[in-house]
Amino acid sequence: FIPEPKTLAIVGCPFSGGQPKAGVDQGPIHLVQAGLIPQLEDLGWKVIFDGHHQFEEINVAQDPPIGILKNPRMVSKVTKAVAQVVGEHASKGQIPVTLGGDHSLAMGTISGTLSKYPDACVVWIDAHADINTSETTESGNIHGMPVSFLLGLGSKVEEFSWVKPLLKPEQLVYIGLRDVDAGEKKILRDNNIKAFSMHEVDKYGIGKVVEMALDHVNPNRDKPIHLSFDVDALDPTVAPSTGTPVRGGLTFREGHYICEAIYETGLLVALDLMEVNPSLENEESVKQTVAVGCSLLRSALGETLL
Ligand code: NNH
Ligand code: MN
Ligand code: MN
Ligand code: MN
Repeated sequence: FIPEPKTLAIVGCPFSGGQPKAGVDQGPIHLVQAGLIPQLEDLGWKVIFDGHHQFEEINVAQDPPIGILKNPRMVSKVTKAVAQVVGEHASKGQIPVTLGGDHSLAMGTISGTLSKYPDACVVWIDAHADINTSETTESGNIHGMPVSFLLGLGSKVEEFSWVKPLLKPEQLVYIGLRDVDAGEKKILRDNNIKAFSMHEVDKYGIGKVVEMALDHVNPNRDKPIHLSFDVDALDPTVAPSTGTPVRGGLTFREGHYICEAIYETGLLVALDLMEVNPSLENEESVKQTVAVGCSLLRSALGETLL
């Protein structure tokens, strides 16, 4: 008797509506073309992938800003569809691996995870906190806001009423922050949200930071984990092809260490890799960024060094 291998569901999300730069919608296509699926199969997973999601079918004829929020109807419809898909995969006991696309998609992925695992914690790896509300956002780009919707912060935006505030501040932890807006800093403080910026990574080292992060959201190491990894958490020398690079980021090894440590818990139930933009920088940079993206996913899914 050979047991069924554990199953991953690749959720390819070619979507860029949460931010202004074209090309991030091509991220998932490049990750799959680079051989991600056979790489994950080589780790012993059964991988299901029925093609990238076709969000063009979601028709939004007119999508003027609501307040300063850009493409609100499109972002809402797409992330709602993603929540549904991720929730279905999770319900079947599969691990959804969502490939972005911009980070507004995490509104969908995390809603989907929490629908199946209400006590899951979220480990958010990013240069940015993505926790602006419609009051605090200066850009109006919704990829800078998904966490506030998931937490139910800020004034309600009718268009996003499907997003239930299922996440509590104590279920969330950040690693890698270094470009946080003033309004976001206040939100983090007021809600007692635990965040390890690059300052803490420098001070304590990545090993200790991951341990402290997990101690905060998962003290008994018994709760499901959703890992949402924005590739811009990495230093731009490591992952150059992304829309909002910020210097002073995680090294190649620090990024991989986080993924390996999460895998080691045995608690990973959902994984996002977001913001790879193959139309930015040169061909070599794109290859490097896509390769790093695949490599982070392999590390989170059990690739060992020895
Ligand atoms: N904080 C800024 C905003 O809200 C930038 C967000 N950009 C990101 N987030 N790439 O990960 O627009
Ligand atoms: Mn699918
Ligand atoms: Mn992000
Ligand atoms: Mn970011």
